[in-house]
Amino acid sequence: MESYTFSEIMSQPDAWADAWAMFATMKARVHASWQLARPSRIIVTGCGSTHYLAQIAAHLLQSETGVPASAYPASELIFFGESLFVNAADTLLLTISRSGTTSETLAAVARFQAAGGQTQWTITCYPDTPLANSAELVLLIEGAQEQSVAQTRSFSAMLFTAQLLAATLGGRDISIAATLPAACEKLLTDSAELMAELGANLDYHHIYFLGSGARYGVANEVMLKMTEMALTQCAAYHFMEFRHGPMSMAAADTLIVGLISKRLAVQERSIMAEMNALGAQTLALDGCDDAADFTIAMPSDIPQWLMPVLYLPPLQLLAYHRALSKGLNPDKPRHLTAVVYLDAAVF
Ligand code: F1P
Repeated sequence: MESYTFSEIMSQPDAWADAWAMFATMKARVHASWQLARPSRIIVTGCGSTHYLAQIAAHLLQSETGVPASAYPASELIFFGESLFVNAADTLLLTISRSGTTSETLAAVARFQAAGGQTQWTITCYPDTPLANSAELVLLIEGAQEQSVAQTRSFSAMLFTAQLLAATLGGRDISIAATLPAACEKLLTDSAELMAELGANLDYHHIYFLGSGARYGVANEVMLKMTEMALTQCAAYHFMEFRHGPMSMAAADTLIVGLISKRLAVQERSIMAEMNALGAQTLALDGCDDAADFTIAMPSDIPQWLMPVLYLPPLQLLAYHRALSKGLNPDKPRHLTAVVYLDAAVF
């Protein structure tokens, strides 16, 4: 079944090219705004998928700039702002929102401003929204807008942008990022058959996504995709956490998906082997091809700051195909709408 979701997943190379072109025009503004802000702290926020994006962005911003960075769901900032917005005047709030209209994200900005916060930047897909209009710096990827409720190309284009932002603020040469749309294209092509095969295997009743460092937020996002699109109960863990309890679920009806990093590859591959020995099926997104039952070869020539977004396209396809195998419509996840609007009385 052709669907918005499928065409949006497959058009990610173009959406990333749009993000790359946009960022090239914004680099000088980014540097100028950073010099103006000189924050002592960074808080990144969003809701649902964009909260998980915030987790990845915070990890990269802290490792690239050395400025302490934390990610919170917008609702936590609204209701616990008195303890989270300490020193708000010296804090940079980075909001991430496909729509720019999510009530909780807007309420979190208001709470930040009430606490004395002045500098808010946003990464978004729509111009001239309440969020974009409230931000001092807007990184806008209109080409990543989508019809489907579940975020795919909007998420990955915003994440790509967040990665470019973190690396730029960290003083890196980001020119290699121009190769990423082609790397995305190759991953989509190379993984298509295996993702369709694994997506069709409904003998998997439990699916776990494991990621360390910046990949933990990616693991959370693909967990949410599998939940939203395929109505599958699944979970995401930091890689080394899996032995501390969740591994009790390792069995023949369990698929463990490892987002293997260069830094912890030895430790992560041994966990995949241990879970395999306990009976679980394993899929590794890895630079080498002997870590698991199934492997997707990840590019080995991409720097670590640029890798997180590359794990998404194959696993979006996995969720898409599992949805189809269950007779579901991935464009319209059950009960969900593209944006959650809440009455102001909630806050
Ligand atoms: C946030 C969000 C999405 C989720 C669903 C409902 O939207 O929670 O993450 O997938 O679409 O809205 P936004 O603030 O990113 O537009």
